Amino acid sequence: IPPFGQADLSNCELEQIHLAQSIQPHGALLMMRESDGIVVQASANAATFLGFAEPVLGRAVADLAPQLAEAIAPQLAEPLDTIPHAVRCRFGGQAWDVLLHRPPGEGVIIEIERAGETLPLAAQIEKALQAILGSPSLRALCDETARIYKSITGYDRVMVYRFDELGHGQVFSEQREPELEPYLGNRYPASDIPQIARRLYQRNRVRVLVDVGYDPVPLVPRVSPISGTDLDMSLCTLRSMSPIHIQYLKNMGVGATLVASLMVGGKLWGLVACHHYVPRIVSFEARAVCELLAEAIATRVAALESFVQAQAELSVRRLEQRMIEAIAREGDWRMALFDNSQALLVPVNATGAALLYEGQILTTGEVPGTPDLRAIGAWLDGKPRVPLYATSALGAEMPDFSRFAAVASGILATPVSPSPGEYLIWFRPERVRTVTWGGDPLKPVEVGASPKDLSPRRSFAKWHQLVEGTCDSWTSADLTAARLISDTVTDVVLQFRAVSFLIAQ
Ligand code: BLA
Repeated sequence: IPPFGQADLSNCELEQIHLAQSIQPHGALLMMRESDGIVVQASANAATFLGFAEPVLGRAVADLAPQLAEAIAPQLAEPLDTIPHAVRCRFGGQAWDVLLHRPPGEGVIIEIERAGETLPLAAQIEKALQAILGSPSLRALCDETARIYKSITGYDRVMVYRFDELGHGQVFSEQREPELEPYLGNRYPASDIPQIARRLYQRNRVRVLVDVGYDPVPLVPRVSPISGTDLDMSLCTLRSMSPIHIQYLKNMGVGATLVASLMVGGKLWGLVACHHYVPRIVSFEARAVCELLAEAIATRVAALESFVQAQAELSVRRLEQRMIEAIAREGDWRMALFDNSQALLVPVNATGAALLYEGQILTTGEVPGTPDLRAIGAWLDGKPRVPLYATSALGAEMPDFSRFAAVASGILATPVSPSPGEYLIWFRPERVRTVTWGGDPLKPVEVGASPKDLSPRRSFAKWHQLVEGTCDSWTSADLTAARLISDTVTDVVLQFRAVSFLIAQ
């Protein structure tokens, strides 16, 4: 496992970024032993940054700055292990923002920054919350989110970055200064943000990188004298960032970042990523507002997603109704599925569908040719029978089917009767065809081994390689809708066949 700062591109997903052993220089860190209030570990810049004449190690916080000790004392009774507490205080003729937390088995970590100016944020927060909670769609919500963050943070570019089921990301909304190249719609591979970082971002919801050109300030001593191990800096706001990620940002020309996590249903749904092209710091207060708004946005995402799900269920119910009416009217339920293609495709977010039934084939939207459809039916017959078969990479399951990857990289298939060869199948196209990219996606990109070569362009090339022959993943909402339609169709087929059987008797 590569220690912090020593990862390369072959093992960077294992880098122990929470054990950074260093901070960014826009603040200072003190670790205080609680039994006697003594500073036992500190960032090397502490005395200079805080204006103390003498070194801080081995001295009591109350001696160094009585006002600081006084300000933090009431906080120490709080459970500080999962959520840092903030206090403002003055000492040495200056106001400071102080953040406190206590990692398990350690002393109290005191992070100190120069106090930012107090902003008149209350009115802005209220307006932002109204816009967020009133957003009618995911699109409106994310566009609004980018606008709100741009106005609160003042960064040059704000992106709402959204993950798919496999962790690949897409720039879903964007606000930027007009002279900047747009990233909207761009896709990036999951490997750009290692799992370790994603887990960290579930706990630490807002991160700032103040200046990509900074010199990290080491902790002294290196190892925590309290636990005897490297200090877990997961919740430190001053945590030094991974040099690999910093190189990535430098290669993009970015000078500073602020990134907030969007957590939906306990999962990292996306990020609000703000980039500035010169160093930038925002006050602790503004960051706290960003964190609060991220919470509201995530809540709204969850509500909108369950609304979309409910809509899909409703349209499946309507479809069921129409099938019953179609039987009564025309004696054929299939018309209800295929006279209005949207009814069958929209709830599942598919681009095509086909019904293989009683030797006939009905289709809607973009589907493979008739012989290919029959081949898929025969191939499904050879697989274990399941209520709903799903793949996002049909060509990987059956290489011969790569021929028609362009229209059908992904399928959902459900048997509609106990007889072989009778299926309802949905199709999705290969996603590299549906992608936007600022440059030419077909132009080869040097995929080098050094962090120097990292760039969004290279990431995109990598994403392109990874997802060739695959479609956008079927979401659980898509699968649920397909299951509902499938249940309805099998029910109807069963009843219809029973009725025809009785009539034939
Ligand atoms: C972190 N990489 C990140 C983060 C983003 C990206 C958004 C989170 C940063 C944060 O929360 O502060 C990726 N940023 C992007 C992308 C765009 C962008 C794609 O602006 C496009 C516009 N990075 C790599 C590779 C590795 C890697 C190949 O590209 C190694 C496997 C590592 N990325 C990496 C690490 C972090 C990271 C280690 C954690 C940084 C940290 O928090 O210390």
